[in-house]
Amino acid sequence: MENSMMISRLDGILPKEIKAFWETSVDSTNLSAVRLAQQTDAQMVLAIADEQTQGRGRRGRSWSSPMGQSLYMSLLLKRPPIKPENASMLTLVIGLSAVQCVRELTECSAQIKWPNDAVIGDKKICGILTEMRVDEDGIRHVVLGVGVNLNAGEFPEELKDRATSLYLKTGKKYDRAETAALLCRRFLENYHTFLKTQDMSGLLEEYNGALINLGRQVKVLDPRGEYTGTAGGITPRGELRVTRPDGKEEVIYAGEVSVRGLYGYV
Ligand code: BT5
Repeated sequence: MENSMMISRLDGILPKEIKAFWETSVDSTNLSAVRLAQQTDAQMVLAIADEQTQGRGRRGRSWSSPMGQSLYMSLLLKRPPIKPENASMLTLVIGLSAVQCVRELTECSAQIKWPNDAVIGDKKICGILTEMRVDEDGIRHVVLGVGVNLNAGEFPEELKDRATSLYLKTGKKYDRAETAALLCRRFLENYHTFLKTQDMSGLLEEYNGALINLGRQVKVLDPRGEYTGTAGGITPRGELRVTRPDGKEEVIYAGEVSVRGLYGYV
C-alpha cells in the first residue's frame, strides 16, 4: 500500500530527476526499489517505507526498522555511467551525503565510519547497504540503501550501546520526507563530482575531513588474519589507508574495520 500523503510531502523538495515511491510496509526498501523500478522509465528511483519487516545490513545482518520512527530509503540508479569496478565507491559518496545531511539538520558533528556507517559520538546513526546487478552490458542497476535513525526514543537491548538517533541526541523530531529529500539533493551534487573522475578525488578532502577513522587505532578483520594499525584517510579509489605498528602501509579495499572507542571496541 502506498502512503500518498508522504509522497506529496516530497513534491518540490526532491530533485526532479528522481521518481519517488513511499510504501507503508515492505520487506526491505533495497528489494522494493528493484520491484518499483520496473514500473517507471525514470533513471533514478527512490523507495521509502514507513516500516521494513526484513531490513537488511551487510553479510546477512539485520537493520532494526520499526514503524514510522526513522528513515528507511533506497535510491536505485538505472544503468549508471559507471564501470562495475568503480561502483563500490558509491557507498562512500552516499555516506558523505548522509553525514552532510545530518550536520545540516542538527548541527551535530556526525562523522563517517568507513566504509558504510555514519556515527555521532561513539554510536551509529546511519547504515548503508549498496547492492548492484551487473549484466553483459555493465551495471544494470545499483541500489543505495540508507537507514537513518531519526525519531527513535529507544533501541532494542542488543543495540543500546551502539545505536543512537537524532531525537536522542537533540531532543527534536525530524521529518522523514525532508530528510530524504535533503539527503538526495546532497547525493546528486556529490554524485556529479564523482562522475567527473569516477573516483573519490573530487570529494577526498571533504570525505577525509569527516572520517572518524582518521588517526585512530583500528582493528582490521582481514580473512588472512586480524591486525591492528592506525588509520589514515582514504585513497582516491576509496580504500582506507592503515599503517601497521611496524610502519608498513596497507590499503583496505573492502571489509570490516573496527575503530577503537566505537561499538564496544575498547
Ligand atoms: C549496515 O549494515 O549498517 C547497513 C544498514 C542498511 C539499512 C538500510 S535501511 C534501507 C535499506 N533497506 C535495507 O534492507 N537496508 C537498507 P552493517 O554494517 O552490517 O550493520 C548492521 C548492524 O548494525 C547490525 O548487526 C546491528 O548491530 C546494527 N544495527 C541494526 N539496526 C540498527 C539501527 N537501526 N541503528 C544502528 N545500528 C543498527
